[in-house]
Amino acid sequence: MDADYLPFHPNPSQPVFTAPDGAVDAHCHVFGPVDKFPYHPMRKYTPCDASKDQLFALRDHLGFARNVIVQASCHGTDNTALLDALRTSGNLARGVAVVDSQVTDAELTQMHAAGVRGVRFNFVKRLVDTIPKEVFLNIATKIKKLGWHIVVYFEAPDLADLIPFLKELDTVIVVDHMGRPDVTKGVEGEDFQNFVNLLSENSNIWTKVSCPERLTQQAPNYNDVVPYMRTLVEQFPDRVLWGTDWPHPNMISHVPDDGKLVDVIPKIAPTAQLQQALLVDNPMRLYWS
Ligand code: 0GY
Repeated sequence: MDADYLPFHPNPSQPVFTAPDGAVDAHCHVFGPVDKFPYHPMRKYTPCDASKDQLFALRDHLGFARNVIVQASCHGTDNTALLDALRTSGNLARGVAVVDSQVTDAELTQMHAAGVRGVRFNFVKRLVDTIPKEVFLNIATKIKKLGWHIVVYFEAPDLADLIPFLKELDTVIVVDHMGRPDVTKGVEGEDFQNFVNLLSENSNIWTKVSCPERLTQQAPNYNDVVPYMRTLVEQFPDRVLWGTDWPHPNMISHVPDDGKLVDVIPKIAPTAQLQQALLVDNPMRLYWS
């Protein structure tokens, strides 16, 4: 583990909010353990191990039923830790993999059998080297045959340049962490409104309303991020997903308490109907149907 890396919370609180039956944590990771699943030689950070058993115990502790595990950059295109977690989850986890353009149809079919339903394109410069758009378009063509979707991770200043590329993708696209808005600029600010417009104009684009811990200056209540999340839940109730982001790689400001993150949910999805869509119906449609 890197010397300045903050490990995840050792004993998160019990949330006050009770998630509906069958709730899905649709953004979380497994890291290692390194002796079994080494980190990638090209990684930009070395995290604290965060095993599938610890993830599944957290799921139960928080009152959730299922996980969507997203391949993180520290494992590169080696999806073995992810696939192991999926295969031993008892059908309670689905995955989003990271692949290169050499990936074969046979490899993709094996991943599908394990529970992978999407690929992630990461544009965050501190996490990955730049990959040519042609590589991503090639992967997009291959995964479309399986009915998979594409998860994209970028930061708000990069959205404008990415829009033409996103419009070329004709699968469902899921944007990680609301495109990482700068929450000091306001919901009505140009950047966030550009993101809202992107979803309004493109019915194939979904977003995760996640990761207030990375965007806030008001931990642990995250009240400065709530209006952004709530706007998206209310405007696009059928295209939003929620996730813990456990084990919260590369946090600097604080170590989030996952119970407190769950307690943000009723503030962003204030009705039972919105909670059911966000936590159950939307992720089940995308990952388990
Ligand atoms: C996250 C966030 C991060 C890391 C990764 O792929 C990754 O390494 O996703 C981050 O540092 O922002 O949980 O999506």
